[in-house]
Amino acid sequence: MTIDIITVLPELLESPLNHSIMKRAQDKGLLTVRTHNLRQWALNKYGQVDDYQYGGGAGMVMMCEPLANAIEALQQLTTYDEIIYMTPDGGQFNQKTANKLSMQQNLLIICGHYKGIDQRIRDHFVTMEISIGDYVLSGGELAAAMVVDAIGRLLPGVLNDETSALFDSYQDGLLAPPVYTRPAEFRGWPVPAELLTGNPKIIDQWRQEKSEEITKQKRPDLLAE
Ligand code: 6GU
Repeated sequence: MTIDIITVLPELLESPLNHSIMKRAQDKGLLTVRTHNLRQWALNKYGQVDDYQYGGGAGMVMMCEPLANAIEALQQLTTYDEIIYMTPDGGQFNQKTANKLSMQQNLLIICGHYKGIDQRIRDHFVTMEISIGDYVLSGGELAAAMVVDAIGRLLPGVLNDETSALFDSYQDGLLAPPVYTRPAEFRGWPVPAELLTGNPKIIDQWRQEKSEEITKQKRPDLLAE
């Protein structure tokens, strides 16, 4: 899968996407993430990509022309399955969306800044708008990094058995059960006896029960769905 990202702050995306599992996905050739600095398509030598908003009001708006030129330049090289705009007024990102997007070939993500991007880009280029939650970030980059991480780890071959996504929270509509490692007793706090039986049936059943119990306790809304 290839993910192109248009941003005015490529530096913000570098660290989160170049370590750990995202690094491994890219090293293995399973995921290609390319960041593109919007200023390459700036209108003038000052690197201008934003302007005051019509109608007045505080905050700059990212202009049509640099964005349209950037998108079209990238479209010359790649056909995108989705052109995604990261915005707090987009649809709420969740595991279902991550699963769906992980099955695509090529994605283009646009990171907004300031007051956002000119509505005409949203109307005429963007095919999907994603928010990561009901709060406002200063730009779309950190949100984009989260989305790329959530998608990237689902690509076949990225995770091994130990890290398999099958047992993640949300993957079966439930939160994940608690996990323990050695020692079997720490400061008098024991590991649940079921996990020490070595009996897969007992262990699976315990995990399933815990998942249901924890989901009921912490996220009853998930059970209602
Ligand atoms: Cl995608 N962008 C920004 N700027 N803020 C957000 C967001 C995205 N999702 C939640 N808050």
